[in-house]
Amino acid sequence: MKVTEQLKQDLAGDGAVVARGLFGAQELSRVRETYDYGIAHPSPRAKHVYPGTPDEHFNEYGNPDNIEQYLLLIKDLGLADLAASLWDSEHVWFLGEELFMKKGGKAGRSPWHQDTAYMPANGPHLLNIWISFEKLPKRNALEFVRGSHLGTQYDGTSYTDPTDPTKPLWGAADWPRLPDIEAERAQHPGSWDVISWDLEPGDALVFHSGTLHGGAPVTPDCPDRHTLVLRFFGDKLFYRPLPSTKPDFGHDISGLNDPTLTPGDQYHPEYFAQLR
Ligand SMILES: O=C(O)CCC(=O)C(=O)O
Repeated sequence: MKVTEQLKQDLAGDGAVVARGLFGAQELSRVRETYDYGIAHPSPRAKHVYPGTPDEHFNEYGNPDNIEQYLLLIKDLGLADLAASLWDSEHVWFLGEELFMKKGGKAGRSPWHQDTAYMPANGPHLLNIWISFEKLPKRNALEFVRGSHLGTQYDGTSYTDPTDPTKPLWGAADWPRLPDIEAERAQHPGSWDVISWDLEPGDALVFHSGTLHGGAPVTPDCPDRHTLVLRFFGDKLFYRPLPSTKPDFGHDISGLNDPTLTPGDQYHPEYFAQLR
């Protein structure tokens, strides 16, 4: 894919772009092989989000046993160079993968959130490449609040109650509770500047991890979604500690702060693989 100045500007300003035809058929089947490997070899941490509800779906992230598979995929597809050229960063690190699987046409929207509420860093060089293997009309694709990576850092969602998508992760004073964007949109359709795209297999969404994102439900006419997310960061990522309260979350993320770092320090802990 040609990285144009316009694409870089859109990513930097809007916080999300669509990369049309990022993967040809062969490349996409290579991505699918790696996704399927991840599904077939889950870690003990893999979980079902919203278990026992119609919104239940599979989720797994940062499986250390499978990292070589992802690193090989990234190398084969040149994704570190892509990230570097989107930011003009000299160095690139792999932050980790995440797998989503929604099947059977029932699971609703993934709640609005910013990934930066779950990690102790922020800065311009941070992105997700969101790859789904199905054709997804806009209403089944991930949505973004334009430019929200440059605005307020909200608390995260706890992912423990599908009827309360803003249930606070940290409940700390530092970060405001997530707004109920869907309720506000239902009342006033234009109240949030939301961007999204119809997607064909081979397209990918590329977005700053701090952009408010959510949605991508499955429905009877678009019943299955298999998604691999690859996250990267570059030179301009800086330590920004998480709140010190106890998180309400399915995984223990309470130990992610690094007391040896000062807020604003460059953030590239050695346990993240450096790609270039
Ligand atoms: O695919 C989804 O349902 C959510 C994606 C997401 O939260 C992410 O890519 O960070």
